[in-house]
Formats: sequence, structure tokens, C-alpha cells
Amino acid sequence: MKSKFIGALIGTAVGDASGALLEGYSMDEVNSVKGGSDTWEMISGRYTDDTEMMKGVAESLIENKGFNGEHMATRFIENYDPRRGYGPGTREALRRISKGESWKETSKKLFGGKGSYGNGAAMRIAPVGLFYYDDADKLREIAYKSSHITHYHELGKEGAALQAFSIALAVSGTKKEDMLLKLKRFIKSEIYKEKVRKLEAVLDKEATKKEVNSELGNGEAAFNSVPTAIYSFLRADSFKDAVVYAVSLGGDTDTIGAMTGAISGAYYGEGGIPKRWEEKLEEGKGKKGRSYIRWLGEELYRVKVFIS
Ligand code: F2R
Ligand code: MG
Ligand code: MG
Repeated sequence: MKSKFIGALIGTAVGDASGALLEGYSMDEVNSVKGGSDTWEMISGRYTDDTEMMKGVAESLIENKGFNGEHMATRFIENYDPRRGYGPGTREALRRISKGESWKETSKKLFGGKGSYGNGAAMRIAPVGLFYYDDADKLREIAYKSSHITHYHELGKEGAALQAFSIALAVSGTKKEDMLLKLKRFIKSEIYKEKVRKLEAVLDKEATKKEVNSELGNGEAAFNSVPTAIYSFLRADSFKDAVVYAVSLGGDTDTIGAMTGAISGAYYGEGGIPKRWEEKLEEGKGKKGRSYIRWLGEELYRVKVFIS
């Protein structure tokens, strides 16, 4: 189980770094520069906002032995590094909170009062999926609350809950039909229910990448990327194949890679992640990279065992 906790966090960073240099490229552009799974190599170990924010979620859950919104928002602000490439909504939310606005109110004011449905809450959610893997109601509650700091829109929150629950199922060793059945029971929003129906259909017919992008999406909206990450995990038989496939779809490659890496790392454990990819991950600013992320996985597991 400890290896799965570490695997989900390192998997997020490895998936993120694998797609980082290709973010925004179309599927055809990505495939013109990259080969298949056998020849694919991680070009750079530099991760982006996806991993930077995931670390904040993990740090806050560990320090508080559970959720504390004010503290988590503070961690996001302390860790903020503009060179990591944040989404505009998240950047604005963190700027406002750092100026003294309440973390409970800020996200409601973005995108004309509707709030963000971007995938920024889902991409960082792995620690919530791990910490609450054995309690689906609590997992949903904390996924919504942790999303609320930056993502008020119900589709942003539901995407994060769906990603967290996929990680929880993966930690418990659930895959294929069983995972799909449980996901369908868990989802509340009609938009995500429809996406999971499409996911099932593309899985059944071994669809082309073009069909996958058209049915599930490869963009920055949570509903156009979380189901794609779940699909990338479900169709593959290894961590490497899942992440290589996710990135090869083009679009929001770092984030679909990070979310696929989180689910796959939770399922296969740290041992399933190619060693040379993990070793290539940067040690990060202030040595808060690879070894630190690994330590966060260990600590999250230790605290989980302690409170259980
Ligand atoms: N920001 C990026 N990449 C672009 C630049 C990276 C470049 N390589 C660099 O280094 O500078 N990637 C990161 O952003 C995505 C996560 O975004 P997040 O945190 O959800 O932000 P935001 O702004 O809230 O939402 C993203 C976009 O979705 C659309 N959107 C959201 N809610 C909306 C609403 N209610 N109505 C209309 N549109 C809405 C907007 O276009 C948002 O900007 C990840 O890819 C991460 O890697
Ligand atoms: Mg990113
Ligand atoms: Mg991205």
C-alpha cells in the first residue's frame, strides 16, 4: 500500500513531466515527433503547476491530518512558482487570496460568477484520493472542498471527485469492468455520466485516437480530460503504456499525463514506474522535487495508518 501511495504521487510528476514540453500540441504534431511506446523516452524531468499544486494538497493533508482549507490555500500560495505555467483562473484565485480575500469566497467570483470548470482541481487531487480511499462519501466531500479554493463550478469539483475516486479504486486494486461499474454509481453529474458511457463505448470498440479525442476530449476543461485519463489507464496494461498513450493524444498533455500517471501509479505502485523516468525527475527548487515527492507519499501513508 505504501508503494501505491508513493506511486500515485511520483506517477503524477512523471506523467506531468512526460507531457510538459508538448502541452498545446495537436495529436498529429505530438505523433510526428514521438514514436510508439517501445521507443518513447521522457525528454525532460521538469514538472509543471500540476505537480506543484499536488504537493500543496499532500503537505496540507499531512500537516493537519486531514483537510484544512485555509492552510491548503496558504500552501498553494507559498509554493506558487510562475514558471510552472498555471491556468489563468487559478493564478487569479491565488493572487486574490494572497491579498486577503477569503478562500471560501474568491473562486465564486471567477468566470463571470460561474467559477472555473478547468482541470486544475482534478490534476492536483491524488493525495485526496489516497487519504480517503476507504470512504467514498468523505472522499467526495474533501474533493469538493479542496477544489473550492480555486474551482467553484460544479463540473470542476465533480471532475476532481471523479479523478480522486478513480485513484481510490486503483489503490484498492480495482480495474476494468469493476472500476467502470463503481465509477458509474459514484458520479452525480449527467455530463460525466454521459462521458463514462462514451468511455465504455470507445473501450469496447478499440477506437482510434481521433475518435477518443472527439468522444472524450483532450482539453483543459475537467470534463474533457478526466474521463480521457481514466480511459488511458483502463486501456493499458502498464504504467508506461498508459502515460505514453495519454500524452500521444495531444492537447493538455501534461495534465492528462499527470492524471493518468496518478491513477496508474496508484494501481501498479512505485515499482511499476520506469526507474529511469523516476530518476530523471528534477529535484526541484529548494530540493522539493523527486525525493521530496517520494517522501510526501511515505508521510501521507504514515499519517493515514496513524489515524485509521
Ligand atoms: N496554463 C497551462 N498551460 C498554458 C501555458 C503553459 C506554458 N507552457 C507556460 O509555461 O507558460 N496549464 C495549466 O492550466 C491547466 C489547468 O488550468 P486551471 O488551473 O483549471 O485554470 P483555469 O483558468 O481555472 O481553467 C482553465 C481554462 O478553462 C476554461 N474555463 C474554465 N472555467 C470556465 C468557465 N466557467 N467558462 C468558460 N471557460 C472556462 C478557460 O479557458 C480557463 O482558462 C492545466 O492544463 C495546467 O497544466
Ligand atoms: Mg501544467
Ligand atoms: Mg496542462
